[in-house]
Amino acid sequence: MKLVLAIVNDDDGQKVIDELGKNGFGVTKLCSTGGFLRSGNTTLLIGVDEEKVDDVVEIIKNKCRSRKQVISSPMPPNGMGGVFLPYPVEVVVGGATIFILNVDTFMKI
Ligand code: 2BA
Repeated sequence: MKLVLAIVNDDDGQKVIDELGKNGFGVTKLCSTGGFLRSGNTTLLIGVDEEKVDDVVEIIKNKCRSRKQVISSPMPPNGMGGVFLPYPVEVVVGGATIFILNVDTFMKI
């Protein structure tokens, strides 16, 4: 078994979840925050048999698009975390950042 961990844009998250559900895949949604932009994104956990991993990745690929985002935020007031940007920077975010992990044990009790 594998665990697909996918970080997607908030706007795409529900579309991915709906399509995974239609195809019989279980999914857990976590609300997450990107370390660089410090804006919300969605992390999906999908436990799946190894031979179905490609199907899951295909669904994510079809439902997520990449976006350009211009950021010009200064350091937060308390100076904690984040990256100092002296001028606006355009970054391409997504479609999805995907990690595929081996699962040692899977059980439901
Ligand atoms: P963020 O960390 O908010 O990053 C948003 C976008 O900013 C990234 O898009 C990338 O285009 C840009 N970016 C990130 N760090 C940068 C840096 N040091 N210098 C210049 N540009 C930078 P994506 O690569 O598509 O990543 C989207 C989100 O996926 C990230 O949001 C983060 O939440 C997650 N992510 C990406 N790579 C990761 C990794 N290696 N480990 C864990 N999470 C990751």
